Amino acid sequence: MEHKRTLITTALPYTNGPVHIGHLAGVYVPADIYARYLRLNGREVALIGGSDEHGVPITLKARKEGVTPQDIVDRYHKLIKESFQGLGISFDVYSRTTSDIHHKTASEFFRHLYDKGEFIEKESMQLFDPEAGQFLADRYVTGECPHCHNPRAYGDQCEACGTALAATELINPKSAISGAVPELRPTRHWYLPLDRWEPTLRHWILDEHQEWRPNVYGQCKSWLDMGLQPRAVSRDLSWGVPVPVEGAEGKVLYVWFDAPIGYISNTKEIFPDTWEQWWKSPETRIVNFIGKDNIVFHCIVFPAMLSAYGDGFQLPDNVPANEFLNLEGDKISTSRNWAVWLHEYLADFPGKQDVLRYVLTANAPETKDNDFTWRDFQSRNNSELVAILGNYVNRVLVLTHKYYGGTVPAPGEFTQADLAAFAEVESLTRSLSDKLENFHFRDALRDAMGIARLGNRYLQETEPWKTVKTDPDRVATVMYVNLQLVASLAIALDPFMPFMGEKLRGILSLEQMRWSDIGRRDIIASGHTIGQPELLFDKIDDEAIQAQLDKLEQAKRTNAIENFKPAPQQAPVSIDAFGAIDLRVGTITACEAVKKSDKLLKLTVDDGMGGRTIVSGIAKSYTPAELVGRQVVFVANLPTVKLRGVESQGMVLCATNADGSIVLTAPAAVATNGAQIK
Ligand code: B3M
Ligand code: ZN
Repeated sequence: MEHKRTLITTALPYTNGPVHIGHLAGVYVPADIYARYLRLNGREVALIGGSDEHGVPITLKARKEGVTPQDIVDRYHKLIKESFQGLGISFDVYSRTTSDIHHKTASEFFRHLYDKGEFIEKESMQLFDPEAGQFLADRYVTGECPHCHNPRAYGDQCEACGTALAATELINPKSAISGAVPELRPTRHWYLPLDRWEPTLRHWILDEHQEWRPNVYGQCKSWLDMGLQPRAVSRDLSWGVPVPVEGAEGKVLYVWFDAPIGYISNTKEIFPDTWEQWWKSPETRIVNFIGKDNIVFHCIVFPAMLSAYGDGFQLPDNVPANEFLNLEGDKISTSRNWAVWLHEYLADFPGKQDVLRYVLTANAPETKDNDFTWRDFQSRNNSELVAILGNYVNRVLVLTHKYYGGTVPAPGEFTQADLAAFAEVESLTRSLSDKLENFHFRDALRDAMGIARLGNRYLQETEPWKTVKTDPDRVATVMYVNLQLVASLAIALDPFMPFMGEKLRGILSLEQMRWSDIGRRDIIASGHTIGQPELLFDKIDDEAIQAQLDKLEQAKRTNAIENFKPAPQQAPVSIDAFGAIDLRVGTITACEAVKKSDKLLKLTVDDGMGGRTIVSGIAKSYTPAELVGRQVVFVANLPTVKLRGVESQGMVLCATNADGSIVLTAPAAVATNGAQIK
């Protein structure tokens, strides 16, 4: 069916920290591309976003910092909202779940289901922290995952194997508040019987939505095949939307019950009179952009809630969920500070929003987890955006000014080469549109960039600079064609890189950009005047990249130090065994690197006994020059060993720090070479 309008939702980020490139690549950049693409097509769109301000991670963070949960969400909501804006995510609304309208909407939603008898009310045994005097739900508990035995699973989910858990399933549970071992106490809660909706969901997904991405469809199928269970939708907590039922004091809606309702509340906020059109009309197409860890909530739980509510609420037409983005080969982690934070990127790379959008799309984790590296970021900027796209556009604009004072020339008859170029743009655009319609953003970007590659080729083949004097008519046609290609590029790349799109639109003085114009032979008419050329992209140098790598290195070090756990103490030894080890003082008199090794240094040591050579694995922490003259402690009576061809007569004593760096041990004041240590 042709839909009249599209409602695009983006997962509401938890407001306990800033957003990072993983969030962007997974959800916000693709959703924004899609929204911009539809708008360029003149389609009616609403891009809905907002902060998810409830949930345990927020209260835990507040507790740690000694502030209120409201302080935490105020801080991060502002930061997140501003940084999304900075990156050009074109939300029609970016609101928050602490808003009045959301509390009212979520509360009414619950009450409606309650009144309709859609819940089961049940008393069960839940974990209770006797020291903190409160029930422990979700992330208030950690313990071992019963499935994969990850020792750091949370009470709602194991991040290692992705399984959703109930806190009571954890092996050896521990309170995240006090560290206490929780005890079981009875408490009453409301459950949404998902099993009641299983046939509906099964038919809706497995029969009607086989076009969904395989990762999404597959996860849903396995959930459905395992059989659905009733799910608690309330919690014993104080931070959240209060359960709107008498006798429910001290209970709030489960964050995953209220958060998706946030999509509805936020729609109401911008369309107070017509919001129902966006949610209840079959003429509206709903698309939820999310990360893969949110699939079950968007494909099973929320649709069950909407179905239970009834009253015409529509289920999503597609849920394009992405896999995860890693950073420099490692999982992105907020707690380990292993991330590229959007607000920091915007500060470190002003004016380069499109570069990040480009790289995240070119590397989008659409079908599998992908890796972001700063080297790749640099090379995509320098050898794709600067060398291919920026260079082509710049050459065309500069030549237009040089030959025609900035006025689009009148073309003569098109040759085979010209027509072939137009035809190629048309076919690239068909493919590009098709990929965008089907959420294949990475491939779509490749098609759009194909227009720039084509332009470079066309310019190279036609070489207007060689014939401008001898064949001005032909050159006028060639430059006319080039200008049309540049205009096509401006529109085709606009959803991906809107800052560049806007800049180029300004330079070309295009009044309006329309998707259907791409590939046309007369986007800019002859006689039309264009503005001064400006570089669209510039090179990113090694220093800027090194600064980012250093930042990550620093994060790694800090993290290692914070999480350092001394190795367990070794088995006892007798005093005699210890006495058998001959420890001595010596002075390093010469030092050089061991060939073909990046770890080993060859030390010449004055041991007071005629001298000896010791090979030591400290090259990553010391340079040979800084060691000469230093005193060390070494084991004198070890058997001689050959390391990389060098005989080593002993071992210098070192400590290995939390961050992996090595420090030598030495006497606290100058001691006599050969002195024994006891
Ligand atoms: N806040 C989870 C997340 O940020 C959650 C999404 C809610 S979408 C309704 O990953
Ligand atoms: Zn697990």
